[in-house]
Amino acid sequence: MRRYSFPALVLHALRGHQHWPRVLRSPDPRPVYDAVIIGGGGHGLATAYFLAKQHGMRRIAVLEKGAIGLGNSGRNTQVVRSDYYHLPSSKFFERSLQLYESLSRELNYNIMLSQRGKINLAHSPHEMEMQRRTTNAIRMNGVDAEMLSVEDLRRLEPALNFNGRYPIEGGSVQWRGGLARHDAVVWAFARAAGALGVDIVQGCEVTGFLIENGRATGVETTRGRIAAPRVCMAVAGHSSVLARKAGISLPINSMALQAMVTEPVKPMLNHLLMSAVVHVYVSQSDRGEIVLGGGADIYHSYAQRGGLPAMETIAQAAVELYPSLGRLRLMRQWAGIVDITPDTSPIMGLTPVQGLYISGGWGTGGYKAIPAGGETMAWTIANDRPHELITDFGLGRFAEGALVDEGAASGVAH
Ligand code: FAD
Ligand code: PYC
Repeated sequence: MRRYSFPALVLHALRGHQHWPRVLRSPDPRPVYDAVIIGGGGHGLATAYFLAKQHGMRRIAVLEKGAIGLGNSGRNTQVVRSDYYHLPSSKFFERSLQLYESLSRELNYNIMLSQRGKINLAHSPHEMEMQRRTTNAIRMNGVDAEMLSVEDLRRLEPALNFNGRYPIEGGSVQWRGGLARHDAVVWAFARAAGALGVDIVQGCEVTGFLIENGRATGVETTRGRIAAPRVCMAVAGHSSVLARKAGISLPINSMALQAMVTEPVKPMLNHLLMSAVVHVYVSQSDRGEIVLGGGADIYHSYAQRGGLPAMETIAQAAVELYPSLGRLRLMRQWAGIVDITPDTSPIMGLTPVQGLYISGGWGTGGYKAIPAGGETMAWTIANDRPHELITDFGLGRFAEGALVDEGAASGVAH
């Protein structure tokens, strides 16, 4: 992988930053690969990277219909954490957080991990009891979590409105939770996968599957047919659209999830805060903007915009928690399409079509899962059976009724 020395950086600066060598190759698709990954978001790129790195596969393509990272992986609010309730989710997301903790070194790219602590606010004695139960479960799963008193919160977040319509009673925290720069995560995986020989083909939409005797043999694309004995779908927001082309029906609701940022201000918000009652989450970006998000828009849509009612609700809720935010202007708003499953857990692993794999149903929370999602899907594809960390997340659970209900752990955004 290319590393720049200090003199090389100075030289480029003196040249007015012209003529930088390309970081990514821009290959044409080849007619045959050992594995094709559909979707150039974090999950697709991480899966390709781990297939090449840990399983020695060399002829791999990531096919992206637009440009890499312009789907949900570049639209999210960057929250990483592992405070899940059920053991299968806890193990999986904890593995992901651990991988995040060493990802900058692994990929030689600063992903700007900021473990500033993720706080859940509680607004009633009953909510305090529920958070205590969840906190105990998380600790029994071996993950860090602790309760916070209202005095703790006054010290940690002095700008909060403690006596609003829903007074703050206390809360809970995962100190290792926080944020990581989403563009950096995408580009780090893309650059590292490219350096291992993975073809990342942008502007190449998969329009259908080649299936013979129940087995995937390749894909139809806008740039021709590509043969491959292993095909993986990693197309958050469009999982059911694509799976249907292989004759697979997924239990997914697709909706817009919005986020927005205010104009930048001096540091005023020290942690990542979520309130499930007021229904908003907030953090402050490195540039000083206040990042706001809340629940998904309540109607089904494939328009990556989001509507005014959800935006108003989120802004109102933020002002309720932090009245001083009422003085700020919103600078930008955007949305991504999230694929929500009945239990809000992902769908990962094999499909009824042999050689066709899925990493989808990530809903509102798949960014934090990118490293472990990539690692476990790569293992699954290489071995044609589910990695032990994802056996509970198979598509079959919906027929068997073995759901992994993580609705509450999805936080505010569902
Ligand atoms: P994506 O990044 O969406 O990549 C899928 C790619 O597939 C896209 O680039 C798309 O163009 C491509 N594609 C689709 N169809 C085809 C096709 N037919 N052929 C070729 N390519 C195709 N998660 C968290 O953990 N923490 C958060 O703070 C958080 N905040 C969020 C905030 C918002 C506003 C949104 C929208 C989501 C948020 N999420 C969060 C969820 C998270 O962003 C996603 O779960 C995650 O990014 C999914 O990654 P992915 O690689 O599967 O999908
Ligand atoms: O999964 O933590 C999360 C999250 C926060 C905002 C959207 N998703």
